[in-house]
Amino acid sequence: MFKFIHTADLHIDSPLRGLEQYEGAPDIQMATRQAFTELVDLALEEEVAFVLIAGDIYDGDWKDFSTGFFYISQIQRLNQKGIRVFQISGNHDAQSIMTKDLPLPKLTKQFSTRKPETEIIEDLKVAIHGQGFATKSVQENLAENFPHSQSGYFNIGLLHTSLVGGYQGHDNYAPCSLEDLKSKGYDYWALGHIHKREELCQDPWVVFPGNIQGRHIHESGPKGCTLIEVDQQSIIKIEHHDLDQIRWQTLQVKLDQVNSLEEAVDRFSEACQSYLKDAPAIPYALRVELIGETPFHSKLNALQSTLENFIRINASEVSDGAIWIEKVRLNTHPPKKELSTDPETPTGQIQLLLKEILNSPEELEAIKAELSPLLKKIDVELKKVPDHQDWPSEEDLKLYLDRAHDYLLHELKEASNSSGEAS
Ligand SMILES: [Mn+2]
Repeated sequence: MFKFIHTADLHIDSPLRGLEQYEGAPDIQMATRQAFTELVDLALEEEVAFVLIAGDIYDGDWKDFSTGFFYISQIQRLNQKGIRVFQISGNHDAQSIMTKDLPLPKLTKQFSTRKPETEIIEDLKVAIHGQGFATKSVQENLAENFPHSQSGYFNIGLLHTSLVGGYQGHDNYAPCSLEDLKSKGYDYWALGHIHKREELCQDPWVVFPGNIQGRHIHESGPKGCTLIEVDQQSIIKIEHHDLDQIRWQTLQVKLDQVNSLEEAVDRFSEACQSYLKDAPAIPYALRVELIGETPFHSKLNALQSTLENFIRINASEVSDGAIWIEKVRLNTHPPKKELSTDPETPTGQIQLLLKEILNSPEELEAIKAELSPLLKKIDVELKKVPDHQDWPSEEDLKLYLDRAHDYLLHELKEASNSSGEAS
């Protein structure tokens, strides 16, 4: 029997984005380092035979040597206990990107970027096949050239890949299909690149462990590594271990029928406390999404910054300082039933028009084109936002249209109320 750890996408020293401008926000600069230190602790505790790292150890070229020194000091802790490390480079730490280098300890193997290599651990009867990225943008199918499994051995493939693609927020690199991987006859495919944990197949096991520390709100939920137990050449246990030091999460709060600012904050407070009940005791960066139909909708919009600050204070109070608010998104609606949907009325026409726009890819594209000159002007601000290259995304556009729609309907209602009063 032996155990091993599969991890990927450490992105050591990557900045965490979205909390920088928050007065008193927690010190998150060391989060990726601390997460990796805990991975090493886990490996020592579980007495694993080896650790596999499927690319993107670093976020990019080192600013100075301290990033490399940190990493090597951690793998030395493993090697000193006889735990071997097998690693490949990914798109973020491709050979061509890294200008600095440090020698690796003896029990650590970095696979070639030119061709697949095989490492044998004879006493465990394990064969590990791997190849790293020579350049950032690897377009060829690397898996294709991997050798077929060696009989009598437990075979592992180590690869950084987007598979056939289609993962939002991840570039398409070293594309290959699940069939390509299966055809090699291995027992386990240790993949990297996709930051969301995913078990793609169980026969054989094909796993993305996800990254070890979320870096912004689009990398939410628990993050960590995979621990695998092997007996008689077959996998008997596979489990995820959390390593994240601060967790990103979106919390939806329903404000249905809310009539005041205090009530809105109370609703948030309740949602926050019920979330914390089952959550591990670590810091959280929460995005709060306020939803639901409320007659207080337009007031909430007018009071948005007050509401945000009240929520921040409340979050800190109910969580004993563990919760930090990344952003508050106000997505409430005015009660719809008060508005006529009759297409002969102005409110009915507006609702019909919105529906038409939302259902027409051409209309959405045209609005996006109208917004693009704006993008240049606010580019500097947007650079602070994750995934700003995609702005406005279809999701953003729909949100803006929805708000414009609510605003127009609200104005119409106010106008008809006041004209009603006058007559
Ligand atoms: Mn990555």
